[in-house]
Amino acid sequence: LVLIGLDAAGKTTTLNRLLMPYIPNEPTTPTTGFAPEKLVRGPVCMSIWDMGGQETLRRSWPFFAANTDAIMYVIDASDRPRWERSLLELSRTMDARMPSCEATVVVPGIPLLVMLNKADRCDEATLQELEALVAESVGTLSERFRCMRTAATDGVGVEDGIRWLISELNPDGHEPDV
Ligand code: G3D
Ligand code: MG
Repeated sequence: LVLIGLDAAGKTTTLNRLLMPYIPNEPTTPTTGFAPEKLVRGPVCMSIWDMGGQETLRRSWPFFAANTDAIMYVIDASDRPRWERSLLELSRTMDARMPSCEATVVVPGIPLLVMLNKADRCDEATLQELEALVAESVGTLSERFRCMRTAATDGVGVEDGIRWLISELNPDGHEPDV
């Protein structure tokens, strides 16, 4: 899996919630490197890449996403001025082409989980508005797409998100024991 999204969207907090569900939130520092982590849920073992979100790093997203089985995209729902930028970067990643041919870099048809993070800071109307924008922009990018409201600092929604991804990746597998 790759975990992408603009800087400060909450990627590292989300990953920490998944890796350490019972440990309270701790401050994070901006991710500048590429740090794969192993995540185990029942019989399923995943390797998650938490990508840096700063502008200079965004260009490398498609290359890390090239061989991934699924994408987790984190949007800071409370940062309305950057919604558009965030959705644009997601489209760019999903739509990036190989230099030599028209094929997309990202394998077509992989599941895409879009997390509307910091939902704890948003009212219902704001979340609905963002959900509509995401559906409009992502609907054409992936058929296997799910939008999930999360609050990574409290863990809300994060586990539901990963459970959906696992069921998409492993439809015949056992229900993960979480
Ligand atoms: P990134 O890895 O995407 O760059 P981080 O983002 O995980 O480092 O998070 C950036 C800041 O957002 C952190 O605050 C973090 O605590 C906060 N944050 C992440 N998720 C949530 C959430 O769901 N709700 C709220 N309210 N805050 C969140 P600091 O203050 O450490 O910079
Ligand atoms: Mg980070």
